[in-house]
Amino acid sequence: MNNIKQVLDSLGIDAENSGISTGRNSWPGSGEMIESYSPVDGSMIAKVSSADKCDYDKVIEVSREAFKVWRMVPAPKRGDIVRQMGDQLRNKKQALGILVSYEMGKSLQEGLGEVQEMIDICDFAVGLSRQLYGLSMHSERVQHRMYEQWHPLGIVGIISAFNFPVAVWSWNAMIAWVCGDVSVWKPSEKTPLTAIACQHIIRTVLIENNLPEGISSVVAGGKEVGQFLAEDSRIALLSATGSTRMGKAVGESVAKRLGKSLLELGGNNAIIVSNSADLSIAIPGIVFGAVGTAGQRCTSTRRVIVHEEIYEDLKNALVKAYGQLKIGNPLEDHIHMGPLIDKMAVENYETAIGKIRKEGGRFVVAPKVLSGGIYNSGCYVAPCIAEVDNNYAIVQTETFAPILYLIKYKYLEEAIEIQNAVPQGLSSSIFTLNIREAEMFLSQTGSDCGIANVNIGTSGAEIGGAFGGEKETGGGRESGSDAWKNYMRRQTSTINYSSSLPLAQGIKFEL
Ligand code: UN1
Repeated sequence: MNNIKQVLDSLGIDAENSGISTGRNSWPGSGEMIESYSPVDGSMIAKVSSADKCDYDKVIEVSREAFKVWRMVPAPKRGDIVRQMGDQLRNKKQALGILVSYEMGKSLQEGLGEVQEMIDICDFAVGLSRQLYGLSMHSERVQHRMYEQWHPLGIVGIISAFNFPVAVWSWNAMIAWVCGDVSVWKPSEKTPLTAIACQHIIRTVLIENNLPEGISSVVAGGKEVGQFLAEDSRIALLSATGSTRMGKAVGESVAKRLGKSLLELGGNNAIIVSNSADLSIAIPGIVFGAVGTAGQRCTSTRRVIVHEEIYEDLKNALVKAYGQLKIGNPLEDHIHMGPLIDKMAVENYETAIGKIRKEGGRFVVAPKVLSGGIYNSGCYVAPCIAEVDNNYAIVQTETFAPILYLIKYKYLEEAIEIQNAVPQGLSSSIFTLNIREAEMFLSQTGSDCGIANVNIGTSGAEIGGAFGGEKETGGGRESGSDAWKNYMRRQTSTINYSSSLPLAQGIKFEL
């Protein structure tokens, strides 16, 4: 199935007529047209219309009605619907994986991996649908019972980024749905087609089960649609993934109305390589972390902090490994890295390169914008490595490109300090066979990130854990563990089954 037209057909995409969808109903929005270009070959795949305020309000009204029905469906039954969605995703894995790869530019392996991540979260959510546990507490009063329970929140808004155009939405949507919420998704304007494809898959399940429209909605659009969601008090939770700049704007608007937001923003992820590391696993771990998704994961490895004794060896090994990387059409086998998302991303890569040079960085694997032949779309770059100081302004910022920084250290305490000395706090790891070093890295004086790994790279987290990070990464946690609690409201209830009314704290109040 390599013909893209065939892929679009098999996913039921009618891009010209979509953009806005409440599940059963889809319509062209009255906002601007978004053109979806493939960075792979530069061709325009389709046009998708975006929502104006009127389209948006219509979607929210339908969502509110759907919530009234959906919250009454028992959670395990909601889980069964999500199970069916997972089955549909299994059926469409190949086609959706190809579309992710073609529209976004990541390798087909990673495109398929992304769809697998969606299937995995469906499975997780199905189990969760029978485990939305509350606690019971012992009351201080006689014949009183105290407990907490979890209720659905309402409408969950989801703003997703181009780099994981479908998986991150599914982490939010699948969990929100088993929790009894309905969702409104604003996909990245750079990857609207994959969103339409997902919506089509979900829609078939909702129709088969005779469920109301509005459980799953899509509103295509740019910043202004994000702002509609952020300012709208009908949105009970707004989960947003993207840059720190976007997160600050969204977080501020949501906070102004004292709403709930869940932010998953930029990372500046480092791998510490100790002198006791097994380099045979450290090297592929670093290279995959740095060039996977062309360095456009929020978990991409950006910095490698290397013990001075092995610094030269590791550097040479990385230079050799980079020499073997194949860059090209991500849909072809054996390609390690595809293009960046668009030409603007290439400009950002070039700007960052200029800043690295200006601040004194030395390239050991040279940067290059690739052109001509298979690189005609203008979106391909060579992954590069530079020796830098951690305090360069450019090293302190997240550049969404395959640029890897090498930094030397002598003592582990120093390495941890360097690793933590950035504004972001998403993912981190250490390669070491020394248990003291590993435990120190994981201790309260170790990594300050939301994710801290040992002998594994910074990217490629499994869905079972809570995903997210500290500091400018935004503090939110999505996906596994107890992240579901973000999607529900907690209610504490105290029940008196005695015939008197004792007050808490022993207060006397007599009439
Ligand atoms: C992201 O880049 O926003 O851990 C998400 C990973 C993937 C998810 C990344 N499972 O790299």
